[in-house]
Amino acid sequence: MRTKIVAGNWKMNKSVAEGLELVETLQKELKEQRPNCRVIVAPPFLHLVPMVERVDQSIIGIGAQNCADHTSGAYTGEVAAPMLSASGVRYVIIGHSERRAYYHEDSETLATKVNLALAEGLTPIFCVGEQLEDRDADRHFDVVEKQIKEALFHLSSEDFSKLILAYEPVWAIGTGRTATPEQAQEMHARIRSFVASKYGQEVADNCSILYGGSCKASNAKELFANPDVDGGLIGGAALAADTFLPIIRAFD
Ligand code: 3PY
Repeated sequence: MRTKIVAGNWKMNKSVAEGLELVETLQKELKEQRPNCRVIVAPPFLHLVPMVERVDQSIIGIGAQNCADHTSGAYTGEVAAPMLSASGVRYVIIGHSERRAYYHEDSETLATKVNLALAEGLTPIFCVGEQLEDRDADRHFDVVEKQIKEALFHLSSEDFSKLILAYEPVWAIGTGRTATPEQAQEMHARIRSFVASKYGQEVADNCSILYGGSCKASNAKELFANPDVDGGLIGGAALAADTFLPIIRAFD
């Protein structure tokens, strides 16, 4: 059985105090009623150290939203994977479409980040997804397979098995538009069979593939009910307990 996961990507939102307040509320609720899935939050970098100190990561795993493509040195403004692991961070989102679009991260850079994260024992949550024009031109499968092949298929099957994948159609991010459960299932199944073609069925069957893109309480149950959708990477709805908890509880 694959691990079911609900991860919150807070993006560039919340002060440290606000972030700690939210994570403590989540922790209290999830301690009282254990969820049927792994819960992860990925706050801004500044939150990570105090959050790791206050959160029991057997209840909520803590992740970063990015890491540098170098391990140390003269890279002003960057945070390296070894710094994250030394601070007790367990996960790192790599390849989010906002990083690809606004910070021009290409597959080569992303492959380097994945390697550095894995070398530090961090679990990458690797994001893929097509633009609207790709879907309209019926090349969405090709785009997503290319993203996976270029950034991940150099990995050994042992390393690939450590990853979490997230399918986030770019046209569904921050737009209020969501892929239909059928569209999500179709793409997730396609990703799984693409992974199987390289690493074999067992690795593919064990790989958690999350859906992201305007996933919310009202559609989470329907999305997660699909056999190849193993949970969600949640944006805006992860920013408050009353909108994030019902998504986590969609697995109950
Ligand atoms: C969204 O749902 O908006 C996301 O980008 C989650 O990563």
